[in-house]
Amino acid sequence: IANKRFEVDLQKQAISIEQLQEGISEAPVIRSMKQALASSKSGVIAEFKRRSPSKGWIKQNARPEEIVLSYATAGASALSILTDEKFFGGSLKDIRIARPLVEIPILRKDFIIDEYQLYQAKIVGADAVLLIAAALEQEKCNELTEKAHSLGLEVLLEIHSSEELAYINEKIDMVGINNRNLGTFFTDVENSFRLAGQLPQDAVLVSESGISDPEIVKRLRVAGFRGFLIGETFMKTEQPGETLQN
Ligand code: IGP
Repeated sequence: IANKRFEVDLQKQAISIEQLQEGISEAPVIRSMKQALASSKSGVIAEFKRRSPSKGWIKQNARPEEIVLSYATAGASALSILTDEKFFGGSLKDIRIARPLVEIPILRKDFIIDEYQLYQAKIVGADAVLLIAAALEQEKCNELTEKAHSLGLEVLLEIHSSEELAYINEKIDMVGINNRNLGTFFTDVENSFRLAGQLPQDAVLVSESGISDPEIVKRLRVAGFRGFLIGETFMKTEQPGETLQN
C-alpha cells in the first residue's frame, strides 16, 4: 500500500483506520528504543528537524537521506524525526525514507492526540512515539499508551514539571524531561537535574532539548539519564552527523 497517493492521504488522515489496520501486518517489527538506550553506549537520540517555532528555519532543504545515515554511522542510539508540518517542516514521509537506511530505532516526534496518529506512525515504520503530558489529559495519555503498545510501538512520555509526574506509570517505556518551556521556548538543562531525583529509579530517563555540549551529557549520565535528545545543536551545523561524531 506504499504508493505516492497513499502517503498524501495518510498525512491528511484520509484513509480509514480499518484500511490502515490491514497494512499494519506489513509494518516492520519494532526495534526497541528502550533497550537501545538501556544497553547502548552513546544514548544520543539524534533529531531530524528542518525548522522549529523558536528558531524558524534551521535547514529548510534538509533531506533525511543525507542526514540519518550519518547520524547512525556517528553512533546515535536512536533517531527522532519531526513529522509535524506546520511548525517543524516535517512529514511522515521523512520516517518512511529513513526507515530502510538505518537499523537504529526511530521515534515519531509530533503532537499526538489521537489514535489515528499511532497508526500513521506504525505504517511508516516508527518504533516509538512521543506523548506530551502537557498536551493530554491523563486518561487520554493512558489510553494512547495502551493503543500504542497494541500496535507494537513504544512510548516516550514527555514531562516538563513536577506537576506532571502523576502521568508516569509502569506502562510507560521511557520518561523524557523536556528542558524547554513550551510556553516561552526557553531551555534550561537544570530542569533535568531538578526533576531527576523525583523520578522512578528503574525508569529509562531521557533529557530533551537545549543540550549543546558533551560535558552536559556526562553530567546528565551521572544524574541517571540514559537518553539525550539533541536536535538543533546538530541540525544547525553543515554536517550534522560529523557534529555528533566530534
Ligand atoms: C530537541 P533541541 O533543543 O536539541 O533542538 O531539542 C527536542 O527535544 C525538541 O525538538 C522537542 C520537541 C518536543 C519538539 C522536545 N519536545 C515536542 C516538538 C514537540
